[in-house]
Parts: sequence; structure tokens; C-alpha cells
Amino acid sequence: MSNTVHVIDVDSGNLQSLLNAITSLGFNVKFITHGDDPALKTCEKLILPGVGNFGHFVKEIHNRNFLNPLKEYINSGKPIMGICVGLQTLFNGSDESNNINGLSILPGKLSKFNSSTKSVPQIGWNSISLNFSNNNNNNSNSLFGISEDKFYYFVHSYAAIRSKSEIDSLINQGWDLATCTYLDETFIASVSKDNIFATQFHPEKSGIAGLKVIKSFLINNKYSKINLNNKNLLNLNSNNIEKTSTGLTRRIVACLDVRSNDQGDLVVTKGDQYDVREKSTENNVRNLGKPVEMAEKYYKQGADEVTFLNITSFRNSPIKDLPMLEVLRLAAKTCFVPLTVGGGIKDFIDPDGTKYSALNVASMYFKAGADKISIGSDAVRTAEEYYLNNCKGLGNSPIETISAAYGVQAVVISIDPKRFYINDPSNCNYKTIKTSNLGPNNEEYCYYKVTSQGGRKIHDLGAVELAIACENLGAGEILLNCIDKDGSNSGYDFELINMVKSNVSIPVIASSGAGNPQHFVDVFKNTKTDAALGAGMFHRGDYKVSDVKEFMAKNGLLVRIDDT
Ligand code: 1PR
Repeated sequence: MSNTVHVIDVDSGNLQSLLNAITSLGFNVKFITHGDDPALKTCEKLILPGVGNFGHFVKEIHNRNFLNPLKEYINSGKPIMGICVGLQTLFNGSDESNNINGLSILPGKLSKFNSSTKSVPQIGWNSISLNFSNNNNNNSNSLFGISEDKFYYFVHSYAAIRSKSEIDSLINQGWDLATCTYLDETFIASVSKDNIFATQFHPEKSGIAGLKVIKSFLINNKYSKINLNNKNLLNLNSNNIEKTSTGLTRRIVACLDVRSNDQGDLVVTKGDQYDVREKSTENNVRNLGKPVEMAEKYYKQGADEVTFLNITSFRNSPIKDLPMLEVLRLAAKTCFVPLTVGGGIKDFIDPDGTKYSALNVASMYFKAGADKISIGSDAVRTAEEYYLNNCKGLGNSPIETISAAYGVQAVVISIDPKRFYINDPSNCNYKTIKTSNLGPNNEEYCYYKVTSQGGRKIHDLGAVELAIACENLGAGEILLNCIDKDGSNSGYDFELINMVKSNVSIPVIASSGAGNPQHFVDVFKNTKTDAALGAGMFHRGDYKVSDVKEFMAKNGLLVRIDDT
């Protein structure tokens, strides 16, 4: 059996992670970028991965002359595996890009999740149900070991949403299926028939459980015996564990604030209310460890996601940011969960006069292995522009250009809000709330102004207003910090989280204030946050990510525990 797998590359999103995953399993990858490549006729195994926009992906398949060679490959009976938009392309088409035809190997179209009932995109770890056709080999799972007792990482707004009878009809046509239910909508998470296999989720980002699926495909291990009693003890099989309404697990994000220290080394640091210097006379930047090593440690402890924030990027040129690219490259080789990078994602001109667009910068990070980029300061500038322009984007902002190229799921907005108190909310320009923590002069109301440049500049813009503008411009997720809570170990700011969450339909990651596992339980029980982030408590070694997850599970919350 050849050790090489061929992967179709039409410049659609981050293929570096897939390459890293396959390489970590001891296989080689050869990319095929054009349908005329003779390797398409001779290769033994093909992967069709896709990220982002359906229309863009399918057009590239056409433009690069892949259509007929791809059909010939599939008809030859040799194995092919589609991932994410690669699975979507097997259908007739998608509401995301009308008038663009898919391969029509499977019937019907993709449609958008209903965002009036839940966060869209679906971002996170969900479980699947297996549905087998009658011609399946003696009650064997032909889905390369995909299992009902595992969680897989999904990130998408469009899906093959199907009714029970439509699913039965596919099964009658000989398809083995994994379906997934996202709150009120059931969609196709994986398909298998003859030589065709595809997943809507990203196995290369689904931890060890996902790597096992890729490995099974690479070694032709299509069938595995069904063992439905083998459920994850901590989770799906336990009566004490909640069933979340969306099906998603409670997502835990480990965050690394990174900067150069006074010796010029790139270090993980952590501040109190954004002040990252020691309180000693030396006043050094706190050095809590090396970014790549710490990221790997958190991945192994079970973090569902790792975020890197380059916290001093606003002072530097992109050339000085290059070490962060290296951090991403190295971390992506060992961390098979989503990676986000923030800091300095904006248009700028280098000291030598070279112009870079934010899209150029983001592309460099995606190529290095990032799955999402996070925009802080420039999102504030863009939102101010949006309101000055009668709530319309100019079309050229980083949020708009990056989400158009890589999909909304790839653009996170990092908000750095600061709390202000008032007595009378009637004349306030920002969304206010009646607070349960009275202000210093017993004020009963509060609001949050956003800041930029690491909290240094306070803007006349509210946190909710910023979040709404960014969602409208094409952001896919909010990373909601809170300067007042940062590094305080006193728990999250529920009032802020509830206020922002109830005004947007994209997912929100709660951040700032986590000091112990109880704080994670509290934030999920008291708010509708989609994820919770911790930094200092992990870096200091007070608790491991696994301590948090075990505590959450003991308190009945659904968390992902990876395979070993
Ligand atoms: O503005 O696009 O260049 O992005 C800069 C990014 O760096 C922003 O995301 C901004 O939040 C972040 N940043 C800038 N300065 C600081 C600083 O600390 N001096 N860190 C900073 C923000 C906030 C969190 C932190 C949580 C949890 N750090 O991500 O990890 O508050 O901490 P805790 O669990 O220990 O309480 P741009």
C-alpha cells in the first residue's frame, strides 16, 4: 500500500492542518492543484477538502479543469474522502451560491441554519447518530470508525438539512450516514457508499477522535464493528450529564497572550487588567512560558481550542510579527484542534513602503495553520466607519474582505470593553443594564465602552454596538474580554456576556476573570455563552484544562473528553 495520499488544493482555506494531521499519522501528502495533473489518473487515494464559500470552491473546481477528471476518478472506484465543503460539493447545490451546481452525486441542496433559534455558524463539538443501509456488511459501520460516543468539530453555516423521510430515502439508496442534530435541525454529518466517503465536520481538527477517522481512511479500514454500548462514561451515557439543547459540548478555550519580553524572546504573558508587567522593582514583562510548548500542553489536557493573541502587534511592523507565524506553524503540527490568532490583523504599510492588506496578513496566518483570525483594534475603527456610513460597510474593511475570502467562521472579533456606571440610563448613547454590582457612588446602571490598542484608547462606542456592527459586516464569532475582570480570578462578568449575547446571533466566547473550575460552571449556568476562555489560571498551573472539564462533568455539564 502506498504511503502517499493526494489532496486536491484549490486555494480554499487552511490545508496546512490537514497536511499536518496526515503527516503526523506517518503518511505523505501530494497536492494536486489542476485537473490536468497526471497524478489524478494514477493516484490511489484522494482527499477533497474545502473551507469557506461553496460557490467559490465549486467555481475553482471548474476553473482548474477538475470536473471531468474528478468524475472519472470517482467512477474508477478508487477511494475518495470529502471534508466540509468537499462533502457539500457532492450535493446538487447550495443556497449559499445559487446557480452553481455541485457534483449531484447526492440529491438536494444545502441550506442555511435557522439563526432565529441558535447561534449561526455552528461552531463547536457535536455528536452524531449512525444510520445504516440494508446492504451494509453485517451490521458494520462503514464510516471509517466514526463513532456515536465521540465528539467531532463542526464549523459551518450551511448544511444538508434533511427530514426523517429524506434520510430514510438516502439509506434505501445504499448510503450509510452519520447525522447530527443542531438544536432543531438534523443534517448529514457524514456519508459513505462504495468508494465515496465524506464528512461535514473537520476530522483534522477533531483531536485524536478525528485523527483516527483519517487514519482509517488512509489504511482502508472502512468497516468497524458497531459497539453502541461503548459510550463515553463521562458524557453521553451518563444520566447525570445534561443534554445541551444544541447538541454542542461546552467549549473550553485556552488563551495565550504572547509578546516579546525585555530580552527579545517571545513569551506567554498575562496581565491584571491588561498590565502585564511584574509588580517588582524590575518591572519585567511576566514570563509564563513558551507559546508552542504551552499550546501543546493545553491540547493534550483537552482544550477544545487554542487562541494566540499577539498583544503588542500594534507597535510593530509585520516583519516583527513573523515569529508569531512560526509559533502558528509549529503549534499546528501538534495541536489538532482549532487555532485562532489575533493581533495586528489590519491594513498597513511597512517601513520600506510595501503595502499589505489585512487579507494578505490573514492569509499568511491561515497558510501557517490558523483556522481563525481575531481582529481587535481594527474592528473598532471599522465599526465607527460603519455607523458614520449609515450602518453600511464600505466593502473594503478587513472583516468584510477576510470573511468573503475565507468564510464568516474564520473571522473572530476580540472586544476589550471597560465598564462605566451611571445613575440615569435615559440619555446614554450605549446599551445600558441595571447592574447587580452597584457603582462606586451607588450608581444602579452600567454600560461598556470599547477600547483599542490593548485597552489604551477608549472609544465612544458601546460593546453591544461594536458586536452588532461586526456581525452585520461578516464576523463569525465574538471573543468577549472584559478589562475590569481580566486577571482578577473573580469569575466572569455575566451582565456583559448576557447583554452582548442577547444582541447577536453569532457565537460568543466569554473571557476574563476565570480563576477556578467553578467559574466555568457558573458562566455556563448563568449565561448563554457558547464557549469560555481561561488564561492565567492555566498558565500559573493552578488548574489544568482537564481539571476544569472533570469538574464541569461532575456538575452535569456536557464536555468533550478526547480519545486516548
Ligand atoms: O488590537 O487587533 O492588534 O489585537 C490585539 C489583541 O491583543 C486583542 O485581542 C486584545 O484583546 C489583546 N491584548 C492587547 N493587550 C493586551 C494586554 O493584556 N495588555 N490581552 C491584550 C488581552 C485578554 C484575554 C485574556 C483574558 C483571560 N487579553 O484574552 O487572556 O482576559 O484572562 P484571565 O483568564 O487570566 O482573566 P489588535
